[in-house]
Amino acid sequence: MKTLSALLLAAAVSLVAAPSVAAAPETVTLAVQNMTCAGCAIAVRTALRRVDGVAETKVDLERNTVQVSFDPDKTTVEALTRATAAVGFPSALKE
Ligand SMILES: [Cu+2]
Repeated sequence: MKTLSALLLAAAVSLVAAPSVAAAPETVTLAVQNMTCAGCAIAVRTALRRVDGVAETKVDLERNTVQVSFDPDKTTVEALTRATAAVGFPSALKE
């Protein structure tokens, strides 16, 4: 019985661990309003990092942009712009 449950457990674990086809990360650039100093940059960065699925953020204070890499299966550009707006920095996808 012990062996059987161990086998079942192993089977269950391998099911969970089966390679899920992870989508390639997507990278977008957002034009951000109101960013005037390093503190703002940190606030924007922190807000974005809190969004589930965000992998990397790179703020460019001179251009007022932030480059965000994220998992498109977990989040959307809309969620990103909402997150920055929520902390006082409205943003939009930069073409
Ligand atoms: Cu500031």
